[in-house]
Order: sequence, then C-alpha cells, then structure tokens
Amino acid sequence: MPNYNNLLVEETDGILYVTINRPKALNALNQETMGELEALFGSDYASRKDLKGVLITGAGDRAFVAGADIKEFLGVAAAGSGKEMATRGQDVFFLIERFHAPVIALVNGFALGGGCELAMACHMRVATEQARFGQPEVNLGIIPGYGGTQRLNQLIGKGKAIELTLTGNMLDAAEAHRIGLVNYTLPAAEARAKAIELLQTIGTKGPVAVAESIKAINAYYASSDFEEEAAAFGRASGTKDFAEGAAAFVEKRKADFKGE
Ligand code: CO8
Repeated sequence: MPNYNNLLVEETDGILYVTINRPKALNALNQETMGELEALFGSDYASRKDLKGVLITGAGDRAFVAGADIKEFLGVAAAGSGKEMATRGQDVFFLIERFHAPVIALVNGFALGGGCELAMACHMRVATEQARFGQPEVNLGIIPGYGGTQRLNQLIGKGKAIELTLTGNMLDAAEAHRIGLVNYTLPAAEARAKAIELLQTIGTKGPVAVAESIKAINAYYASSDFEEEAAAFGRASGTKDFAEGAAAFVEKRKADFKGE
C-alpha cells in the first residue's frame, strides 16, 4: 500500500477506507493532500477492478473537511495562480466523480468550502447528526472553485444553491437531508454502518454494470461549466477583497470588504 502523509488508507473486505488526516487544521485540503487524493484515485487504485468501493471521512470528531487550506492558498492567490489551482482541484475531484467503483463521503462534522465540494464529488453522502455543510467562500471574498457552483445546482437546485453560495450560511445535517444534499443523516455509529452497507450491497452487483451506471449518470451533467467556475475563481482570488477576507480569517475578525 502506498504511503501518504495526510491520508490514512486501509482496505478491508474489498472496501477502501480513506481518512483525511489533518485534524489540527480541521482536515483542510492543502496541496499535498490534493496530490495524495490524485495519486489514490488517479493511479494507485484506478485499476483495481475488485474494489467494492471507497469510504472517505475526516479524522477527529469535529470536521469532515473545513475547506481548502486558506493559509496556504493566500500565497497562491498573491502569485496570481488562483485559476490554475482551481482547475487542478477540479481535476482531482473529477477522478473521484468518475471513479469506476462507488465513493461514499461519510460526513462526520464540518464540510465547508472545498470540503462540501469534496463530499459532492463523491457518488453518495451519508451524514452524522453533527455534520454541517456550507460554501462560506463569500465570507473570504472568493467563490467555490472545486466544482461547488456546478454540483450544488445538480444536487439541490438553483434557488437553494444560490442562497447557500451568496449567504455562506451553514446547513445542519437534518436540513441537508431534507433538501437532498445527503442521502442519509444518522447518529455517528449508524451512519458509518449505513455507508458500509451501501458499499457491500453494491459490491454484490456486476462491476461492469456499476462502472457503466456511474459513467452514464455523469454523462447527463457533461454540459456543466467548470471552466467558467475556475475563471471566476481566478478573478475573485486576485482581488483586494480576498486579501482582506483571508487576513480577517487568520486574525479571527470580521472582514471589511470594499468591492475591489
Ligand atoms: N484552512 C486552514 N486552516 C483552517 C481552516 C481552513 N479552511 N479551517 C479551520 N482551520 C484551522 C483554524 O485556523 C484553526 O487553526 P489554529 O488553531 O492554528 O488557529 C483550527 O483549524 C481550528 O479552527 P477554529 O479555531 O477556527 O475552530 P472554530 O471551532 O472556532 O471554527 C470553523 C470552526 C467554523 C469550521 C472555522 O474554522 C472556519 O470557518 N473555517 C474556515 C471555513 C472556510 O471558510 N472554508 C472555505 C475555505 S475556501 C475554500 O474551500 C475554497 C475552495 C476552492 C479553492 C480553490 C483553490 C484553492
């Protein structure tokens, strides 16, 4: 099994258990973690036709993933490469969305920004009762850049997608279930069991049929415009507003945006 610095990866009975493991930063996705997800879904396991599926969760009891790593991203935005970074992240999440076996997010706490986007790139989501969902990028003066503007529409429709994206408000797990953002919301132990049960059930079906179903369902959404999202993310991340929003986050204060 390959070695990762930010992922714990175990395999039991044909199911791959992946834990994003940066609990001190609430499992925020830095570039190294994105590279490890790329290696895992792009090459290390992509040819494993015997895999029943993958379960992704976050380490610790507070977060699934609290977003892209804001502190690391500040340097990238200053260098003007926001668009490239968004495109790269989108490509990593496409590997998950297009993976031949089912990938389930077990959302065990905050799923914010890039964390909500990671959960949405998975084929299904099972939430624990303490899960919280949101796209708070607007609080930082940026927009979702890892597919959130496209996949929120797909999962919950335009009205709610716009509300969540423009307000940055968080949803609790019950509301996320009510609006269809997650497949199930359950107490923690039951949520894990449910995710495993889903993967075991799918694991008894024809692997070719499972892979072809994923492909065919994804095809319906082929006209989504991820490129426009990356371009818009690039524009927003080059603003003084983002510099202010990110500084406010680091200094734990409210941002004072000027629209510049
Ligand atoms: N990045 C880096 N560090 C983080 C992040 C993050 N996204 N989230 C939390 N942390 C760190 C905190 O800085 C803190 O570190 P320290 O102890 O060194 O101060 C530690 O984790 C614990 O966090 P808090 O003290 O803030 O814990 P609270 O319980 O007070 O608050 C929250 C929990 C509400 C989850 C709060 O941490 C928060 O709001 N986090 C940021 C959420 C957010 O804005 N996420 C979106 C990020 S932007 C994004 O994801 C864009 C995606 C597309 C990017 C495309 C190109 C990069």
